[in-house]
Amino acid sequence: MSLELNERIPNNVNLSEDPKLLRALEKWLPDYQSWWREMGPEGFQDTDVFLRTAISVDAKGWAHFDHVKMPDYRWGIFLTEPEAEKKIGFGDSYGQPAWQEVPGEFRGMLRRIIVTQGDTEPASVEQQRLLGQTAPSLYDLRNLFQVNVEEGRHLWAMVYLLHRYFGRDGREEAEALLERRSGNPDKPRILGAFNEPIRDWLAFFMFTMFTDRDGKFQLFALAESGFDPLARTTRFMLTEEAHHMFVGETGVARVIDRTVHLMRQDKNEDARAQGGIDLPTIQRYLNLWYSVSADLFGGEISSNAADYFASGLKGRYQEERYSDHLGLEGIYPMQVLENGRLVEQQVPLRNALNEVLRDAYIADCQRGVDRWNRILRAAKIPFEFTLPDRKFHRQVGIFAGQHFSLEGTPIAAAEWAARRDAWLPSPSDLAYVQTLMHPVRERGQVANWIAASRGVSGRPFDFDYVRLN
Ligand code: BYC
Repeated sequence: MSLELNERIPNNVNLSEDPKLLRALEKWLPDYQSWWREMGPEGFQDTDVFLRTAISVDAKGWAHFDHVKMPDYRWGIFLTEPEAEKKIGFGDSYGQPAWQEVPGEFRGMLRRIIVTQGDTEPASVEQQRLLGQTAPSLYDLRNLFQVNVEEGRHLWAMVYLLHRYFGRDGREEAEALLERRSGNPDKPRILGAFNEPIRDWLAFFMFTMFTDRDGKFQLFALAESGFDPLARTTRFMLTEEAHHMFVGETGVARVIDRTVHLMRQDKNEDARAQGGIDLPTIQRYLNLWYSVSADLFGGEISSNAADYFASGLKGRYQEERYSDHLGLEGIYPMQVLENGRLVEQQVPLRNALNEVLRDAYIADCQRGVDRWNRILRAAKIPFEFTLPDRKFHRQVGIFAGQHFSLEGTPIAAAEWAARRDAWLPSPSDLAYVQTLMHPVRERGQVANWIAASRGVSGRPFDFDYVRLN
């Protein structure tokens, strides 16, 4: 694959050899730039930011770090190297050559998957567009922008597929990706969590911990795709995605670290009295963002998921770990609600694949929460963060519209209403956290409610990550 780094659209897909496609993408580029100026980080479009830019897919040297203004960021199209004689790894076409063009019979389904994936990327930038105004340090400000520009690149990754493989309707979908708006009731983003406002930095860290982690698992499932260009582009997106989850997990860890410190300073161990965020509030934020992110895996019993798998378009997380790649053997025992009681139902595996992916996600979230708990244990603080039961506060799937406690016990609507504010951020929690959101813009300084961190790419925390005049 040849690298075209100096073109208007950097790429490793030989764009210069396909003038029609190049023209179509160059036509989309100014629309994308207008969207970025309108909906990207507000107030920082002319600021120099220390950013990582993808310049190849080589594991050793794929990124370049430098100060750039975000509108000048080199959003490129990069797919991992093709594999010789690649085969479809699962589903009804298992073992046949991977598709290099869209299989006609699956065109609609494939377009839908690509559009859904693509839609989340600009949505998250929109959700985060005001956060720069209250960043707790220049380091955090830079990380926010890093995440934002890379979500922009991930949009490019999906738009490339739409333009290259789906003709006119692909181009129309690419336009529509710039027209929907997060949280706008008339033209909302497709998936629920991407219409939730991200009002403060604790929400941002929870989002990058839990919602970006949905991204990880969805991208892994798409990286198995029999449609090879989708597999190769999502594989490379995962390289960037790792940093986003790092921002979330370490962000929350730094809040916990600071809370512990502030509790020690206070005679009542009251973190709020010292201007920090108390542990129960952090738990409530966790409950919210974990549950809205769990919804992103779709319904527990899903014929869509079965079709995606059967057609070879969307696989399982690390498909190679399984021996039955047809997914025809086996059943998935699942809890379902029947007349207000939880009973076990045997679901054919293919119909339970959203739940199989959610299982892997939950295990991964738990590992992160365990690392947060280690901070508390080391400080001898008798508090433990827990993930709520998967049925808690769900808006999608078989548990939507029902009420469950944090432990997953069915409860009546009145009990839910009475306990809601103990389980999810209450209006007063949100208002309190909002009072802490003041920007800290001096080099090396950090807000009172969060600990400092190591720096980026060998630089110290005290570095001009963002040059504010
Ligand atoms: N909100 O069979 P069902 C990321 C709809 S994140 C609203 O249960 P299915 C990122 C569904 O469309 C990863 N609607 O679900 C992270 C269907 O509608 P129709 C994004 C929802 O289809 C941070 C109906 O409910 N990538 O990258 O098996 C920052 C019943 O569908 C929701 C992907 O999601 C929801 N949460 O699964 C930036 C991968 N869930 O048919 C980026 C591509 C379901 O009745 N997407 N519905 O009109 C998919 O594979 C699937 O669409 C889903 C849903 C897993 C999302």
